[in-house]
Amino acid sequence: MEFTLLDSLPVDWAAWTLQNVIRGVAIADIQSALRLAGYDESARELGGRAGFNASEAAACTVRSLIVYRTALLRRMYLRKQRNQPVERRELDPSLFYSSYYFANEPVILAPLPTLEKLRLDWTFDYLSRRFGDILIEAQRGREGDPDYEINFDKHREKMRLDGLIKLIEDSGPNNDIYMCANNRALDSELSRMFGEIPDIDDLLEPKHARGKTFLWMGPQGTITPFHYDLMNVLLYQVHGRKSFVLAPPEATPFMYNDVSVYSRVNYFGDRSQFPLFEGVPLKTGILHPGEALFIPVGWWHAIRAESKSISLSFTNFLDANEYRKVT
Ligand SMILES: O=C(O)CCC(=O)C(=O)O
Repeated sequence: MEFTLLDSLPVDWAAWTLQNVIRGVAIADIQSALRLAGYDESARELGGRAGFNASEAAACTVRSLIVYRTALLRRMYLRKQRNQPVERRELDPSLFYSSYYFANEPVILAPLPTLEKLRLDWTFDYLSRRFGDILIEAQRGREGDPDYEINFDKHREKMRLDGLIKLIEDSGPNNDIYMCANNRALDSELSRMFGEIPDIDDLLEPKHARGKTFLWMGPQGTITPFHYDLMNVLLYQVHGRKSFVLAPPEATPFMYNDVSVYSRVNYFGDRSQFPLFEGVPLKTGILHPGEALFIPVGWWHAIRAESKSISLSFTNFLDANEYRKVT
């Protein structure tokens, strides 16, 4: 029979009762005290349990403490302020590292003067003329597949860069085509672009720029669904705007995380099937050209392009950034 003392008594009385059983106080004395306090039913239940002993009581105590602590943490967590914007700051790199990188806190860095020339130069038209003949890989056919991120490999398609840019320019808002980090465009012949990406050497490690810099290009309406990364990321907006939402790593129990680093929460769509998510404190904002969003490791994020968009992301930070999946 399941022992329900913990459910029938207020938590402080349940703890008092169990502690006294563990101390070896006679069950009859504990029953009298419970009756005096008006908990007759619990007293009866305690008496009916001839075999109830100290180790069983200890196990109940631990269980009650865990249940109680989890309930408190959940309440505190859900009461945190919701929908806070991410701070936008012009930051000294050492302050960026101490207050955000090591604190695992998101921030928008603006402006980044070192990248200003690149931002002004890199229009779709310029990139098409300068690098258009290069064969790259992009994602295509995403709209027919609700799990297009999980099924990433199915959507790989080779095309010339000017072909991709034409599709983006001509197709209007859609989520069907996207060149994203995992297409690793800058590992292709497009690595020639590195000639135009200046080092931001007070913030990032130039020696590790290759292999840790990624190019993103897509139409208005492109959506990167909720996921977290196993590294810190700096997402720099070259062209167009992106709206973003971030949820902290502690939100994981409410993120419907069934597969790998992905959440089932369809943030930019119908969220009615995800009631647990409704209590999650979010940080939202819009990233404008010339700004860089720091996405700390483990933070859930979903991103939508609000116009045709070009972004660069960097993971070559000056300090350790190698987090591995352990399961
Ligand atoms: O810009 C995007 O579409 C997604 C960026 C992102 O998720 C990342 O850099 O990890």
